Amino acid sequence: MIIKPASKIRSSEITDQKIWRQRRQLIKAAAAGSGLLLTGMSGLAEALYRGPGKLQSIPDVRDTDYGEDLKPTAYRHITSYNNFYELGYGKRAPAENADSLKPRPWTVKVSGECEKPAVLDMEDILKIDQEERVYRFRCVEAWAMVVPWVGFPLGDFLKGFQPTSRAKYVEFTTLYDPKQMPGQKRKVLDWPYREGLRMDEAMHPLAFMATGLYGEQLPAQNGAPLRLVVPWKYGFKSIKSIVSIRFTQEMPANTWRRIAGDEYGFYANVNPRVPHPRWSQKRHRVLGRGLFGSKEDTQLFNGYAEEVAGLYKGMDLRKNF
Ligand SMILES: Nc1nc2c(c(=O)[nH]1)N[C@H]1C(S)=C(S)[C@@H](COP(=O)(O)O)O[C@H]1N2
Ligand SMILES: [Mo]
Repeated sequence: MIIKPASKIRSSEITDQKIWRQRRQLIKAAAAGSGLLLTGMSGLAEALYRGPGKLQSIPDVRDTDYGEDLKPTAYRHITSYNNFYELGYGKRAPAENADSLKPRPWTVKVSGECEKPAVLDMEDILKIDQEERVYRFRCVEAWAMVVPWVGFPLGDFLKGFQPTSRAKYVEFTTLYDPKQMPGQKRKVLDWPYREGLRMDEAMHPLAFMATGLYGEQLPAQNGAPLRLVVPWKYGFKSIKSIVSIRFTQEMPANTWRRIAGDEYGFYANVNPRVPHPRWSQKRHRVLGRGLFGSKEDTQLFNGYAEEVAGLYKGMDLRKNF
């Protein structure tokens, strides 16, 4: 079984968020020599700014070197500029409506083409070894950020359910509950939100299930309690508040493709050479960088080409957008 015995797990503890951040900053600063003194003081003040602070920290998060060269976007930007139509349609709405989503109790059903289907409790999912990865994140709308996610690799998790040889894709589904998700009262999208990955994409070591960010459990607006993160794909692939994972033979019909298949495809790999029908994908704006210096060139596969290009060998990326 993929879940660790309860005895190995320390109970969740509320730690002082500021101290947590400070410690992280100091560890990083020590690694970078005296760089903190020169460049870090305003960055430190920015990094220490937190929201209301009611989220639990995730204990025993293992540090990794994913994205150690990247500067994370401030917490307040990551948590106040969101796309989560279930919690409202404007960028500020998901944060404003965050309280309506109740991330506990929460279960995730794993089914379809696998030997060991299961219904998992979120508390048990949090017992999986948690690690931190700093990833670039690029929305199809041409804005971007850098996020220190906490979570675990998707592939290792999926292997535990022993997918059969017929499993060619994985489908993910968001909670459907208009009481918790007021945006679902209007049929703006074809609820519930669904996404999918090809099996080899899901098994790629960069594909990640996030349970938190900045060391704490995910805020509702970022997809609590469990979301997908696929850093080389446009943000809409990173489905939030997942309640179902299903191994399938057929390519799942992901929500945005179902609504506007000429604009949003299944693959949705970040690609500056393939424009959206209504705008260029050559550049993007990075959240929190102000008016000047906020624009950056978009990179093929969002900068992860070395790792993932092999998945798409021989495929026409213009056709399979
Ligand atoms: N269930 C669900 N998942 C979703 C969305 C959504 O509206 N509903 N929006 C997607 C889009 S378009 C983006 S860019 C990211 C935004 O994630 P963030 O708000 O954490 O930045 O979530 C994705 N996942
Ligand atoms: Mo997006």
